[in-house]
Amino acid sequence: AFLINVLTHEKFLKGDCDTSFISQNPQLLDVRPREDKELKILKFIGDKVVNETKGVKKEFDVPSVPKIKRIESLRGTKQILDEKGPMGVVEWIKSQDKLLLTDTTMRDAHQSLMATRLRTIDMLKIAKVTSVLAGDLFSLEMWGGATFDVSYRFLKESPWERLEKLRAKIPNILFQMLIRGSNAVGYKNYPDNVIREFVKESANSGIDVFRIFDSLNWLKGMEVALDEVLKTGKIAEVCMCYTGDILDEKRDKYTLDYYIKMAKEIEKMGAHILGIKDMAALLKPHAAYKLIKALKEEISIPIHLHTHDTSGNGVATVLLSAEAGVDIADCAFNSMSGLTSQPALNSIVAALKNTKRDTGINLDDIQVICDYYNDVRPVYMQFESGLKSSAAEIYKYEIPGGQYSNLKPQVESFGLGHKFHEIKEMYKKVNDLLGDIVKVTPSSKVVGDLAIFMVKNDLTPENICEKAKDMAFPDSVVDYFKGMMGQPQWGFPKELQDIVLKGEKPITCRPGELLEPEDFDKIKNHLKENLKIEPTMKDALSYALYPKVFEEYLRYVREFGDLSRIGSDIFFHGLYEGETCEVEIAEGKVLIIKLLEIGKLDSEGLRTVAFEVNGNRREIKIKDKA
Ligand code: 3PY
Ligand code: ZN
Repeated sequence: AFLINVLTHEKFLKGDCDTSFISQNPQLLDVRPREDKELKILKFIGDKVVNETKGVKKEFDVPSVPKIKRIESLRGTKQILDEKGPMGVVEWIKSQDKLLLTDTTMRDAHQSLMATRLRTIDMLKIAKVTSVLAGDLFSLEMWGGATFDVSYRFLKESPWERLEKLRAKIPNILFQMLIRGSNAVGYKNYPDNVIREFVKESANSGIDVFRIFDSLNWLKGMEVALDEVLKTGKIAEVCMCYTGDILDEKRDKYTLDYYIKMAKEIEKMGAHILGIKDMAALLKPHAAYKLIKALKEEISIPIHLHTHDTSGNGVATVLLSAEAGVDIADCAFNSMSGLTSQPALNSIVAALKNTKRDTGINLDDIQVICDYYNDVRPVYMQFESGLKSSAAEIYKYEIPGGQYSNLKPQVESFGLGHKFHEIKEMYKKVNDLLGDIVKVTPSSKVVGDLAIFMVKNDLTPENICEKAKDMAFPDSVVDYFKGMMGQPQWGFPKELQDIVLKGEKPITCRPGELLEPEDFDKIKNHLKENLKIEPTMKDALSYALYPKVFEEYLRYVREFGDLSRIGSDIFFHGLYEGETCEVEIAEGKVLIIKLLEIGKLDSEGLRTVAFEVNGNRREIKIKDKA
């Protein structure tokens, strides 16, 4: 109590008293860890209601989780991998008549629908149920892509903990991640040792299937990640990204032959599974049939299809792929499917009942999980794109799912909302200007950034080389033209490259060959000395991938505590005056917190926020940043 009185004292909060004795005696803070945690959580809620929500909050229903008994001897695809290795899984896949399914709810579905904001706690609540009721799934895509960055940056929680906690609750289904080749889970190339350590740690923490892609379909860009995955004994799914339209004979770059050639090379590289990554939902149903039929004749490794439902044709694409013999397809539980997300899993299961590709999945069982996510979504409403219907224009613009739903808010943030249509048109023109490239993170960001830059500066493909001679281009565009994202199959447009690089020489080798290896010991020392943590390899990796984001996360957690246990309605919406909530501050330790009042602004720009915590009144002063 003494300590909390000191810490909540006006003078202390304002910082205009000598508090060095506290920092010099950190044990003072250890004496009453519960009070420390309590204060942090009150500070978090106080700041949220004063500076964000102003205490306005609608009521949210608590998503219901059915009580279900854990079945001790649950067996699924994970056991096949653990007992028989990756080749055992490959043989098992080949022996199935069923269409095998991956659910992407915990990764791509929320990345595409709700700006990647789904919090770990909302995944954990349904994890045991998922392991029992969806135990016939091939895999859960639940990590990688944008989830790593967003979980630190916006959710202030550790992606590594997410992985480990889910693994503990779901022991029977393969866990799958998306790794952007040499860009790992970032937007730029990293040194080879970062890629290798990242793969190793991910495998140790629970990833079984690594879906590897390169944003330009450049095989060299995937070599290091693939090599390391093969060493870990996990499953390497190497992708070819699908773009263009193999049904359109006027398009001569991304033809059926292009994909067959690439698939054969991927098989030769030692991949266990071929991934077809249709990130922008361009693979039309009949094109899928044609492509998969042809691939089945040419390669013998299993084929895993990843598509999106942006055009509304996603389910048809999966069904025709199944007809053509695809082994595994990505979908998302219905309440997390559709639009820029994956096609609807429950519907596909229903469609294939009593056919030769019957998935064997029980529809009533998975409805339970579907209902849960349906109830989870309202809390995340503010992150949804507002897209209401499917879009056939995607075939023209070729914008990947996540980017398509993000583009509008991004364009609005630049004050260019009224030019949204123009920017989409420019996206297409930029693609042509670059020579028709594969567009997926990070190459899709290059196209998007350049399109916005051109609209903002009144540039056109015709005048850019003249008019932009002295302009500094966006970083992603400079990186691209330097060769730092790899080599596009048909080269760079030379004149534009010279304009962007302004005399700098581009590289033609793998960027990883030039980048100095990361010094992990140095990073660990830095984290220890300056951020006061006992760093693990995972911490060092997180720093290597996202230094600023990771530091910011550590500082945030120091100030507001570990927020991963508080409910998402409080995390995103705070409390309204008079509302009571329960917050678990540590395993089994629950605080009952009621927001009593948000006080008036005082002369120093502070507001007193009054709470009742386990029956006792607590007041804290919060700076009103408005
Ligand atoms: C990602 O890289 O995050 C993607 O989902 C690309 O499609
Ligand atoms: Zn995707």
